[in-house]
Amino acid sequence: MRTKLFPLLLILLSLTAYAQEKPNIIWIFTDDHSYQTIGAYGGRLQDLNPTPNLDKLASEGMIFNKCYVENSICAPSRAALLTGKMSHMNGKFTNTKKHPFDHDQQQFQKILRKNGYQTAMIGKIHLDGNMQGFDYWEVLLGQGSYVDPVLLSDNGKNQYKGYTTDIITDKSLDWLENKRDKSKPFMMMLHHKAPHRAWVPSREHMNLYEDIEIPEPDNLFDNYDTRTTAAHGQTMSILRDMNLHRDLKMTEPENEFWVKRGIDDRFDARREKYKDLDLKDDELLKLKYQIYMKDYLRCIWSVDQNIGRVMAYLKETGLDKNTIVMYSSDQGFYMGEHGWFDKRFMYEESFRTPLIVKWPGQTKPGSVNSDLVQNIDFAETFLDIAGAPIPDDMQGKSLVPILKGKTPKDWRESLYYHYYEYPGAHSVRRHEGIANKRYKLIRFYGTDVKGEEEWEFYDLKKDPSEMNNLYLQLKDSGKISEMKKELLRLKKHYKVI
Ligand code: SGN
Ligand code: CA
Repeated sequence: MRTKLFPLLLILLSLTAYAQEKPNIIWIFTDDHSYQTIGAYGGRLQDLNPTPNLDKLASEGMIFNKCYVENSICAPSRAALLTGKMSHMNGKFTNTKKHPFDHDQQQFQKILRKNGYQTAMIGKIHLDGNMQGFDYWEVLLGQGSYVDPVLLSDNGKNQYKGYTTDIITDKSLDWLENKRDKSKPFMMMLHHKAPHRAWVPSREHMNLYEDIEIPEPDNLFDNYDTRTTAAHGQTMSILRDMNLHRDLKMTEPENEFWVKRGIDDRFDARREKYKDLDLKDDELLKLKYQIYMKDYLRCIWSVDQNIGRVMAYLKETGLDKNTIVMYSSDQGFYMGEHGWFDKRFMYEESFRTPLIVKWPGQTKPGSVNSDLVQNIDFAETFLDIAGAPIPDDMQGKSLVPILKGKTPKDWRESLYYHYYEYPGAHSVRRHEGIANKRYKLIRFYGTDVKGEEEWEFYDLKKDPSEMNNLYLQLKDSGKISEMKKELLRLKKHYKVI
């Protein structure tokens, strides 16, 4: 009896030890966080030191310079994150109810859980309905609120008092400390609402950057010369479309609904300061830019401080040694480039998104990666880290080899992008496109401008701010036909056609 049981016991013991050695994953995700406002990415805002904790994470891990989304809008990006598939395959084309997310479909967390991981999702997910595949989930309703948020979980809806960025962190730390099964490795998704519109800072950070002049982008006064009707027709201009009451809080909000969501008396002093405002357009744009940027950066400061809290907790508990920390955002954002706020376009500021990964013992501290990676890669990466099977129908590639410093020889050389939400908020025409490290080709199409197609082509090396659309000049050139051919190849590869 004893001799029969002994080997079995040994196997069980070693399996338990193996399970415990599997790395934990903490995935920290924000809503609309631009790489331009992360110190470690450099650029015009780095001297403001906007993100000390994220910069530290980058110095201890790997920062990705060329991480992109496949559809620069919230809910579709999150659907891609969970499924490892592009919008046309996971069904979440837009933020709207016209395209509900099918929670019954395959998602990485369901597979991870079957493979011995504890899974948790806390914060904004923006996919209506109950989450599946999470041992613990507590999510904001829709967009959520900056203050006193209502969270939905298996136990229904509950409201909490306080600043949402702090509350989401508190809840995540509480899950780590008190709620998870500590015998299993875990994957926790900590998803902030910040810094989404209408950029409400916490009361304690209201005066941050007050006396500082935020540097402007060179193209704040872009007039969209050479660009197609899409850039002319958008409604995301800081000057024209950013409102004084809710976005800039220079006047009273329209109603109580917004007061309850944080557009409250914290802005009284500002309203008083600007009550007799009378400026010409150029001056007004400059002022709006300053106010917008400061509120946005204050929201980011809270996010960053709370990341510091998570990192301190990991260190205190020793979890830091075997926990991978990853940081990203659902897409990028315009910080006044082209005169804009919001996202959606395939131009760099919104197509690109931050990605920073610290994997103790695996990522080389302070390493910088410039491979073309995309948000469809995240699901495969989580599964690969966990040693779980990766389904064939996921469309990305695991980033594990890259994180270990060895980019596979056959790594992708171009990216496919597709934005669908038109007509819709901010009036950005439907478009798809292809980008490699040097060039970008975009095809706008759809229901307006008599349904006509319009193309744009950029040389990112000569024109990184995408101010000079070369399509009309080069449309008969070999370069454009080569890019069109490659676009077709990608559409076949990703089963768009
Ligand atoms: C709201 C915002 C828009 C924003 C969308 C989508 N307007 O409609 O500015 O583009 O959300 O954002 S607001 O006045 O209600 O703030 S997303 O991040 O969810 O895709
Ligand atoms: Ca978003």
